[in-house]
Amino acid sequence: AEDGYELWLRYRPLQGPALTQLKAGARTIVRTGADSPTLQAAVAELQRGVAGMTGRDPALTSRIAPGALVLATPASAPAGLAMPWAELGTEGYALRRAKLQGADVTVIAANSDIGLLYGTYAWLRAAQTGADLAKLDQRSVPKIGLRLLNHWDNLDRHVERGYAGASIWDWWKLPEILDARYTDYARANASLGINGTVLNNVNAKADSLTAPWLAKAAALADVFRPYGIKVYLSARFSAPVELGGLKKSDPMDPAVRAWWKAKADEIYKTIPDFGGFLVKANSEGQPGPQDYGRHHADGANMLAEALAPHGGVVLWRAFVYAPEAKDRAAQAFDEFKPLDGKFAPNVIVQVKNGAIDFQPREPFHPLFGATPRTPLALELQITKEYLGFSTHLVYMGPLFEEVLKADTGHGGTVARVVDGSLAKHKLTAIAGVANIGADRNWSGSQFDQANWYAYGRMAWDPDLGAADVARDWVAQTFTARPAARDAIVKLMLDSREAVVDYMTPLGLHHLMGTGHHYGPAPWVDNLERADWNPTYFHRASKDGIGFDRTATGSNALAQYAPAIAKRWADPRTTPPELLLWFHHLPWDHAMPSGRTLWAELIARYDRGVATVADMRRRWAALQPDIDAARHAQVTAYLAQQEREARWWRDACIAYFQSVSGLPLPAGTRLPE
Ligand code: GCW
Repeated sequence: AEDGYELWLRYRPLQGPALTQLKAGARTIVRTGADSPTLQAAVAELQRGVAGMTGRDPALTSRIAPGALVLATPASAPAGLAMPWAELGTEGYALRRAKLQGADVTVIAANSDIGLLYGTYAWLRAAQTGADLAKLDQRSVPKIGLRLLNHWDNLDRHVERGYAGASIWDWWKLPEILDARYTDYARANASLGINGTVLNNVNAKADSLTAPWLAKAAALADVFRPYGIKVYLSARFSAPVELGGLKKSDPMDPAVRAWWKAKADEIYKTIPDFGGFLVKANSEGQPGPQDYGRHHADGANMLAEALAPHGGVVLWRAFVYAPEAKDRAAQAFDEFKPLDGKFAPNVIVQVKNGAIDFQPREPFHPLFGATPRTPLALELQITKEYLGFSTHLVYMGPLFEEVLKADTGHGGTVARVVDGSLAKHKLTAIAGVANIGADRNWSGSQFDQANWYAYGRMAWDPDLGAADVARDWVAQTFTARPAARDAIVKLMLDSREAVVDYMTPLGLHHLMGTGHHYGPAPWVDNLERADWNPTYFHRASKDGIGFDRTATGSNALAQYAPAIAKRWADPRTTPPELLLWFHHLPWDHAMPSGRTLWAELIARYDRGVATVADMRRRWAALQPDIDAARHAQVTAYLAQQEREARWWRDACIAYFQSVSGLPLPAGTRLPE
């Protein structure tokens, strides 16, 4: 039975004209260049894909003949092949039809073998999604340099915020025993263009930097290398003390600096193409430079200095907040904005999409665009810590698109900050907190695979639309038949706003059960840290609801560019979606819909539940189009999601009503 293991690389038999076309266009595979593991991976994938889709194995040859698939780099290109090589960069590719030696062929062209591998996956995607292969003409170059997954995997195989089983890294069996999954992981990531992976949790154990663990990481790096994927590690700032026996890890201490230099040298002996360090410092109890009165740049630059001779980078996270802060949302900007221009050239500051923490909706982080002299990486969370774990069907493409397309007010969108074009940075990066685990379907649910996919595709091209990405994913993963495909895409696109509605509508945030973050708990007000209480975030009382971040409140709004800050300072010009993020308003505040705020809140909660109920009905109607096992699994998950959407709605409304003391508006449907 279908279990989802193959992800979007299923290569099921095609039918009708698509089959005829593919057979005609992939009779043989022509590879003339010098052999390399990457080229072998490309050829193997083509053979696997074409055999799966046509039932026929294409022969590997060096002779051009009609219907050949030709893999070409400038060094290996057959005579007479004109290609825009200069435009393809080091990782880009072109797919195009050509006439070579009198034969009609398809060319996959790139300047490097890894470009050929990316082109191979793009061509297979075109075949799987029903593109017209006879007219193929595509060119694609990634806009962001480092396209990373961040695994929050612990060395005991527990995954922090992981909802897909244990870590896929089977540490006890490494380095000797290499699970076949590692290769499939690399294939899946390469098919999207992901080119780096941080193996361990940002809440890092120093052990990961010891020789035995480095050997395990090196074994994984060996598997990933042909697929263009570099290995990175999260580094614990206090490692010089914990591993090196030093008294402190002060970044200004020469002994500490020497320790990191020696450690970097040791790492590169083991993993010659090691990517670099990801660091969470002075955040949620992690050690960092501030422990010694130093600032983030001091810490980052020390590590950067150790990695620089080897070409490594430091990804230094900006996710910091302390209980003393007046507004948790404001702290990262306050700490990092003054450091703009102080970071070494091989440091990238990694910023979450929003200033709180991966909520169903947040305004973009005010650091984007505000630090022109510091390259910023965008950190997205693929694993759905605050969006119903892996049981709720939530397609995150629209969330990713929303933040990437957000206008920072500093002359461009978040995408233009992250791809380096706005401030002319060459070093660029994007990170997605992985939702991958040892579950048979990798991500804990069938539809969560789409979030991994969407992240990877948008990391390659941050201008892609969520709908287009979903269309490709559905065609590759479930069905390319247009009616069913489009129905599933529509369902996915509706799912994001649904979760916002039934969890945290109108700019509310962080109302989740504390600790685990699953299910509603807006009433919790007694945690050890005030800034962890849901009541801290919604501030509901008899007089109204919402967090005043304007000048009359925390003034975090002033961290945005003036035009944006001005627009969002007034509730009337703040989008309703962000209203209670920035404003504390009376329950009878008049909304654009004509309803009071109280009535609007209830209407949104109710709309969220109604959308999930509708998604369930629409999925049920798709039964004839989907294999039984996966259809049944999604059906069961949707039933749970609907029950929990009601739980969210009913619990939140009951709680807010206990605070507002207001009656439910006439016509309210709940509880059903
Ligand atoms: O979202 C919060 C999570 C923590 C996580 C932290 C972070 C890795 O609840 O589990 O720790 O963010 O991003 O560092």
